[in-house]
Amino acid sequence: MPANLTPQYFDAEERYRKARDDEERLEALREMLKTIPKHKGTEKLQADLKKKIAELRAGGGKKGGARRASGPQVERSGAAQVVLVGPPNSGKSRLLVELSAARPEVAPWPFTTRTPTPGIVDADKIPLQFVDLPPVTGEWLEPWIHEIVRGADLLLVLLDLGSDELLEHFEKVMAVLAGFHVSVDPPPPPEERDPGTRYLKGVFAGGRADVEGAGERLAILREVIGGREVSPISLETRAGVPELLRAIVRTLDLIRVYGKEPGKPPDLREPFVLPRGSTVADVARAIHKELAEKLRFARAWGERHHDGQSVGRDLVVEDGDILEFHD
Ligand SMILES: Nc1nc2c(ncn2[C@@H]2O[C@H](COP(=O)(O)OP(=O)(O)O)[C@@H](O)[C@H]2O)c(=O)[nH]1
Ligand SMILES: [Mg+2]
Repeated sequence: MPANLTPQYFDAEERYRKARDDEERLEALREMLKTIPKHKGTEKLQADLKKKIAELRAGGGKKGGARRASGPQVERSGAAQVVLVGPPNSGKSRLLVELSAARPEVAPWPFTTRTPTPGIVDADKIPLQFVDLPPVTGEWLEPWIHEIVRGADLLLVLLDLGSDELLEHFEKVMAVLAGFHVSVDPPPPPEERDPGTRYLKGVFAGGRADVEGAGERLAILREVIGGREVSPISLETRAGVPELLRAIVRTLDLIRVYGKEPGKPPDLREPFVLPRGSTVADVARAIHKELAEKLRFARAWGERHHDGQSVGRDLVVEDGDILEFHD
């Protein structure tokens, strides 16, 4: 029986996934239980939700509570979490070394990386948390990898254009994701979604694009991968890296909005990063809850605005807008 989960349910599930503490987790779980359609097809899911709520309440957020599976955890930070999956030696660890302050071990032999290593990567002023993982194409998959992959906002599938096993790697990675019940295909409408499947955003990249034969391998991969974009990158020459970061930001649907105080120039160093579709009130809320409550109007600068034009709280903001808030 299809579960017919509603958009409200998926919103709450998203909040659960992104929750930073138990209080937020509980709130989201209660909302999931409230909004889940009550019928035979969702009985197991309802039972799971009740169990999780009970566990969280019992654990009370203390250490040793039954609230989490074992295995290394990655504390979320940045505007979104990008998890790297791929075969060995495709440059996953080196990507973090080159683009973040994290220092996972980089070596020309497989299985150097044993724990998830997070690092913040600046993607045109949007801080993204990249998480380096061990390769997923080996015989042995560490059990915690599953949970980290399913918790990602976006999977960066980094293949190795320097290897003749490129196509086997691609197929193996897709098989592992299928085994995790993760899909990186465009999600079907909510009522047709499988409740056990995680529909994640995905971006494909081909690493070591400077290595001899990489161009031919990329052409073959593009034929096999059907319709999907693949960004070739080289960490040796940096070719393709800015384009890859832009593709990730575009796929995440994140926008940048800048704040400005009256009589002062805008602060263009640190944007507020929000999902596309956010309103003026959402931006205010990201700054301070109270500001959002008191807000009467804002002045806006940007491509679509007359300079300093006053706009209401419900106006949908665009990437690059500058806002000055008035209460
Ligand atoms: N030529 C070249 N070598 C690379 C590139 N990226 C990574 N490497 C090298 O490939 C090897 C494996 O890299 P590593 O980041 O440890 O791969 P991982 O197993 O995917 O984490 C190391 O010797 C890297 O220096 C690249 O773009 N070009
Ligand atoms: Mg590695």
